Amino acid sequence: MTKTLKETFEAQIPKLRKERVKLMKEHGSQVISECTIAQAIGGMRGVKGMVCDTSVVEPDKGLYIRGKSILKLKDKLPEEIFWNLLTGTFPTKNELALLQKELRAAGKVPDYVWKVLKAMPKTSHPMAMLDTAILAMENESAYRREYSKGIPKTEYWISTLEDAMRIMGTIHTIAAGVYRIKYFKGKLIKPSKRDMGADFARMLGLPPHKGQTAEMMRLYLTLHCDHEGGNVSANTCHTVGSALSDPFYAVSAGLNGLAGPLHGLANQECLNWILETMDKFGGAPSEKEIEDYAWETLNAHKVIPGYGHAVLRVTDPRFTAFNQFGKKYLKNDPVFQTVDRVFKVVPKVLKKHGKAANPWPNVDAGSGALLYHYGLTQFEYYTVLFSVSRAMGMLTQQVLNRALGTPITRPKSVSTKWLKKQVKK
Ligand code: HAX
Repeated sequence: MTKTLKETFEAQIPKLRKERVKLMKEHGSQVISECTIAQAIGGMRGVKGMVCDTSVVEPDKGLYIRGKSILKLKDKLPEEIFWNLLTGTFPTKNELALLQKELRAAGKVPDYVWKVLKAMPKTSHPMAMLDTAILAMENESAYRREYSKGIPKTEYWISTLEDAMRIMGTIHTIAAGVYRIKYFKGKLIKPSKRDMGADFARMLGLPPHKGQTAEMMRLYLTLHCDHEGGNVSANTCHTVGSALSDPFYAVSAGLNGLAGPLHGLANQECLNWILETMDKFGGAPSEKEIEDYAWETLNAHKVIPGYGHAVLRVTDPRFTAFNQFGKKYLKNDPVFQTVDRVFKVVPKVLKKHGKAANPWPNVDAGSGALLYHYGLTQFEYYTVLFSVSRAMGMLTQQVLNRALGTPITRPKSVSTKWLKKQVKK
């Protein structure tokens, strides 16, 4: 029988709730983590203090979505990944078609959103435009509407999922609109019945390159979908959502975090760095030239974007997936060749430099070369693409938390004075 995403998830809820109650009741006092002073000062790195079931990042293996390595899922459609993030299962062919139909039905972007975007200064960052558009759409929130009617807590997830579908149905259209408004690309292109990745590429107005642009976009949206719960954007979305703010507030807030250069904005910085090396050396630089430029960057006390990670300690499998795509289609592209060469050189330099705990490339090191090749040359826009995908993780995490009644986030902070007292003890 063909089921909707809502029906499939609804059937899972009783078991999930029971499991959580049992864990809390029988093992609630079990210690799973400790926190040192270095961790309290250092961004809580490694402190286990929240639950996220959509995905896990294994330091030595990379991203696992619902127990499966991202490399095994790279050929799935973003819509299938959205379903999988929420339910841990995959839709049948008919269920996928139904989900796509529902997303299209939720896909109308209100006119006031376009007016807001068009009124923004031409110098606004595309991430500020995307986040503003999502926040402006808060007016559409089913959750806010239902909550104000006084619905029971056990039903919060229903309207949260409705909002999630609304955001998922519109975010690629909004993002494409941001691109066309910001870069004077002419009229907005209306959505069609294509799958999300293909339609997004089309609405941006990119040349199709015999279907390769759509293939690249699907891959891009699938690979960036989620990265467990503690990263800045997921954690921010979680915290805002835990106050029962609706998904429009929470996702917009999370994406504001993604806009930071140490997080999602790194992909814009990465391509910039690659193009700077090419500029400096007049084309694809040699390995020696890259090595010299890497040292120049480090000696100027700057980071090499796209390298290092707070959790990962190996080459990010998402970088590997982009690299494989590049080797298949872009072998002769000098930007891709430079990215590939940087991959050979920079880990050795970072190891010698001795600071970065992880000298290997993360997801942002390679994606820009592909986007650039297929005509997306405005790298200031790249984090918007990342956001369209990452919204899937944020939204599904929020629906799960509503279904499970996860309480408001409130870690305890301590003062430096208190820390000093502890040390004396
Ligand atoms: N180049 C130069 N120095 C680096 C570095 C890099 N790529 N990565 C880490 N370091 C430095 C850190 O700046 C830090 O130096 P200080 O002690 O002087 O502050 C030191 O090495 C130890 O840092 P770490 O423990 O290895 O890394 P963190 O967990 O603190 O930070 C970052 C992880 C991803 C923020 C970091 O590696 C970095 O700044 N990388 C470059 C930016 C980047 O690629 N960000 C995207 C990450 C993926 C992501 O979230 N995408 O959205």
